Amino acid sequence: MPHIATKTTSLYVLLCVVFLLRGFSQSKTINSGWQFSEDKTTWQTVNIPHTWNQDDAFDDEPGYRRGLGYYQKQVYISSEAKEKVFYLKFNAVNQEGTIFINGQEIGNHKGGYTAFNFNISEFINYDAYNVIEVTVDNSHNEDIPPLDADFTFYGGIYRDVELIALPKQHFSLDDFASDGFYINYPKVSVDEARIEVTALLNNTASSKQKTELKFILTDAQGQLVKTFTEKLTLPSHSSEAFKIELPKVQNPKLWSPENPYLYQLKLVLQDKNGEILDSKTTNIGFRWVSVDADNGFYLNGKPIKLIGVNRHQDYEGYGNAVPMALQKKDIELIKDMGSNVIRFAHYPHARELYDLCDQLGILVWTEIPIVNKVTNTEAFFETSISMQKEHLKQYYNFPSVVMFGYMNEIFIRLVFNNKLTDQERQDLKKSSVKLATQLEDVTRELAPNHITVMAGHLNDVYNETGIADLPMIFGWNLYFGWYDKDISDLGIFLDEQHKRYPKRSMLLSEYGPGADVRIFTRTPKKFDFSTDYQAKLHQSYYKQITERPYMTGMTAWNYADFGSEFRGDAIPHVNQKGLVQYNRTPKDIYYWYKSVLDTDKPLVHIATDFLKGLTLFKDESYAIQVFSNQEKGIVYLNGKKQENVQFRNGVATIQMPFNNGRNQIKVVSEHISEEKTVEVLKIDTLDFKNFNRFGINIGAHFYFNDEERDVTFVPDQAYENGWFGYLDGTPYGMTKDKNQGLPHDIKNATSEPLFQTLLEGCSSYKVDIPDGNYNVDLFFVEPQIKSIENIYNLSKVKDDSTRKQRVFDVFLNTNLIEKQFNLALEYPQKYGVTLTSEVQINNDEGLTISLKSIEGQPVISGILIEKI
Ligand code: GCB
Repeated sequence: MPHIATKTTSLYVLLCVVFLLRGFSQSKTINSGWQFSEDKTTWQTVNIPHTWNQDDAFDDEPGYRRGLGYYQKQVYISSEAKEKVFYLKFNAVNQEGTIFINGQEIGNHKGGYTAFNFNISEFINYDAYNVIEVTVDNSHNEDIPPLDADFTFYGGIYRDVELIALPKQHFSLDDFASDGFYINYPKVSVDEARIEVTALLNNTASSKQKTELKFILTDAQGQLVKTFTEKLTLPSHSSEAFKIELPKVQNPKLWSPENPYLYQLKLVLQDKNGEILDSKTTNIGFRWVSVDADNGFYLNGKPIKLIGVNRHQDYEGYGNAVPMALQKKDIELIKDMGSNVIRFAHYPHARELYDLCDQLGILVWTEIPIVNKVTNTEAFFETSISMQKEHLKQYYNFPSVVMFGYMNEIFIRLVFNNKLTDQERQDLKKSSVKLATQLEDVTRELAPNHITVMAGHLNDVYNETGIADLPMIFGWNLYFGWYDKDISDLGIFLDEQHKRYPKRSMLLSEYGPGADVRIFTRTPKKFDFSTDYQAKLHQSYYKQITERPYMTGMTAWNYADFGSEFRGDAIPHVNQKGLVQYNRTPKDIYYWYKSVLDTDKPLVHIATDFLKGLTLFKDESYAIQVFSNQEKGIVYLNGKKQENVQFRNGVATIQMPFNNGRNQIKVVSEHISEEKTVEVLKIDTLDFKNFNRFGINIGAHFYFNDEERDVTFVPDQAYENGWFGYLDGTPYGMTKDKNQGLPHDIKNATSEPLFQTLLEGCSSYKVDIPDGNYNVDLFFVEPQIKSIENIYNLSKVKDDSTRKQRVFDVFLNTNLIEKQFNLALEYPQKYGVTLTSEVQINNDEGLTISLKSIEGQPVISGILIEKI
């Protein structure tokens, strides 16, 4: 409506784009200077990509804002462009966008990971500012996938917005926002390759038009290979598909990960006088793929084990609104690791990245986000099918894309929801299979030359329902040694599946443990978030998969740590299964993959990048790993030869008798050598002579390097005379299968691994420190309260049973430092509490921390002692 235009003009007059056009088609991004508001009262200027959840999805408050966001921008369009057809294209809006031009609603789009556009020609005011408004909604919506998943659904316009002006004859943008042409390869062999193009051409003129469609094929050096011109008459007001086969290419250079040879095809639409109307360019990669249930994946007729990673698109500090340059670096890092495959999980990523996969040579599995469960409604089915159509059509032409998927772990909620009746369970199974069948059919119909895929979790329901036999490759997401049984059970499970379903091709589509670079240990355990356990699991999985020819491949979960708001990993709100951190700094395991996958360049990586503040007692040594693609090497410590090593499965483990202070490690192999220094604190007695702070990670078997306190806490132990340790108590929440303790965000702390592990029922903890004055920090968290029932919640009726999990007095030797300590009552839920006091130790008494129970069992998470 005009009043909207007037209302907004004064506000945004400086933030507009002027669109003046002559000649042929033109597209420009309009990403700068949008107005954004969460409530339509206060506005801020933002650029696209943008999300409103980059901070609140990581704070101590549970949940993140899922609701409406409003965007506005003005664009001046000159009447010189009046003859043009205008489109407004959104490359991704999460998750529902309603678009208005000059106050009129022009359309709505559901689904946050694919592009959409609208022909806006009839809504434009020429020689005037046109107001574009977008209402974005990322609320939960039962009709839009994903309904539920282990990643954060950041709201916003987070990929480019484009304003496109086209002449009357142009490549159609109306086919699910595709580029208006599809490339097929009816035949590819080493001798010849054929390209067939289906071009969708529009003519909006009221008379038929004679045009020419010119194809120019160039090789990787830009040299002309073929040109071909087809004369086409476009009827008036038409939108027609033309199928054109180009002259064959003799002895084509094939595309593969080792040699990603790309041709370029330019498609130029000209009028009868040879004036260019519209043009497109696409990568041409000649390749063919097939799968075999016994022998795995084939590319260009040769077997290839697919080994690579899954990727989520978000990035520390940006949410999903990540600058393209950073996203591209991901793909480069993934290639550099030696990956030959990427699974873009669990939704289509930015198209620029697929282009980069074409260029760098990475095979792609791409999928839509139907994750964890479906809704059995027509609306959900419709959105899902239309999303898959957009996905197939928008990503069709990339030669790197070989696998199209559409579902992930679709039965996981069904399996874990014990409130469902048998009937509801049956119905859900039925509707999921029904939707999968429809999606499989659509995929095979629209992408007949691609491989269809789906991923499931460890449960027989995928077999039982037959869903696993719909796609051409079934991906298993398997977490043996993390969520399930033991690392070595992987191979046993796969062999059994292969025996039961000998005709099924399988890929290990996910696997991996959480790992925090601040956690290291000599006794890696299941679910402890240590980088050592990460190394152990990945090294074993790789061996188990490469030993099995029937497995098409494996994609690690995940390339990078990623945002998942509800998680309580060692870094809360982040899923830490990445091979690189959330900010993309590689964890050591990244280099192990490189050492087994990238055999081109000699590599030695001493895996001590995060071995910070290692503390060793008396004559203890510490085992380190060295990764290499070489056969053997010699390890030196501080200039002295330590050991001759053989690298097996890319790794050698060496016991290092480190000295106090700086240690120099050098590994020399035939073609390369590497040096690293490791700073070690060697403690002979707790005399505070070569150190003045000593921290213990009570209840934990691992070291924790705490940047916040600039100290590395040592693992806990039972008391030993002259040393330190607990006299009683048991680690809280630890089982054989879970060694994290408290899987929660600890409020008011960044040092979760210190608080998440704790001792319960500990009445006495001793540290045999010499006489003197010390500053002592004791760390606590109440592990049990579920609801927020504490003094900060004054409006609520207090329930004593939850407010009194435990009450105890805290003493340092005979000094009472906290009376009637009641964590549940005094602090917000899962709050990291530090009690700091000064203590004087006399008469060789050492330090005893006594926790005297008044009610329940006392708890304690850690201690840090500083000599003053
Ligand atoms: C899975 C899911 C993935 C999760 C992953 C995990 O199986 O497919 O979305 O993030 O497990 O880390 O638990």
